[in-house]
Amino acid sequence: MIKNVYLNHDGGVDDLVSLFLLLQMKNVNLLGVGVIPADCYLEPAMYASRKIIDRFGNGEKIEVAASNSRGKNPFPKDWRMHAFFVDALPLLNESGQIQTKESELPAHEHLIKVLRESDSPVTLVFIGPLTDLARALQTAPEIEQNIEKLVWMGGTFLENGNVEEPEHDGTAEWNAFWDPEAVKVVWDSSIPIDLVALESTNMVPLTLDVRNTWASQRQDIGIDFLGQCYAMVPPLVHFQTNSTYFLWDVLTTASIGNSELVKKKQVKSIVHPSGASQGRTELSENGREVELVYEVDRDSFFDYITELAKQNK
Ligand code: AGV
Ligand code: CA
Repeated sequence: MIKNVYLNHDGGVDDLVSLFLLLQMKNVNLLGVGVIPADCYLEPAMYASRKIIDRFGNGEKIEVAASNSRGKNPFPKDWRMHAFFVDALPLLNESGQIQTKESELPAHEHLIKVLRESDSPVTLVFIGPLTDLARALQTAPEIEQNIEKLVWMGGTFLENGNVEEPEHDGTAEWNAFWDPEAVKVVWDSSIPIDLVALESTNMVPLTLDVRNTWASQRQDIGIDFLGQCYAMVPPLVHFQTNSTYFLWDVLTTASIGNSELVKKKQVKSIVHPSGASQGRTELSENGREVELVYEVDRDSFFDYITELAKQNK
């Protein structure tokens, strides 16, 4: 079955790789893309997205919309720089021009428009903060009816999240921390949610063996693109640091193309909208239901994305 998908991403290396992989999925029909300047700067992330669709989108006409949303807690600048590196890759700049159109609408309004125009329900893939979805729901609550489900990379129920910032207790995941109130708005809706939380993404760090596999197959242009992108970010070598890179968003995207890679269970959760634990998702009987993705078959996951990336299949 072919799924209608709308992607909202925030321009990190694994966000842009996710866009590339979605374009390769035969069982996905990508209806539109929104870009939010959370873990990126907006301009290079917009250009990179449009160039990826040009280069790898098989001629499909997909619009990219820029978000004008703002968060509460900014991402570190060093991480936000990554979009500049992807945008500058020679592989994406061969033609010297961009065909894929930028929408005239801001991302949250673009999302509303795409949902209104779709004649069947749409799967939302959010691999950054939820701000644009929260704003869309506040502006046009009726769009809920045309949302099949939300698949979100965010949150965790582990003791340790991945936020290491002053005035925070470290329990949150970054996409939730950037705009905790947006998480609350989405939690208060009745949209079914698949949560690709740190429980599962912690199982897919970027490691040297994966990089070497891609290097050995770089004669394929799609694999070369993966290798070039993941050359920009630090792998897990001796021990995990705050900058260690995981395939957070790529796991989220892969779970759409192939749901057998992951295991899910139903949990109930609340979110902390403010204070020292802001952005923390917590198990609670009084909370809303979510499907927690808590495990992934690591080897099958890497095999899947590597095969998917290949252009000369
Ligand atoms: O918390 C994970 C989210 C994902 O959507 N992002 C990166 C992924 O795109 C934020 C993030 C957490 N740790 C990071 C992040 C790191 N070490 N480098 C860059 N971004
Ligand atoms: Ca992201």
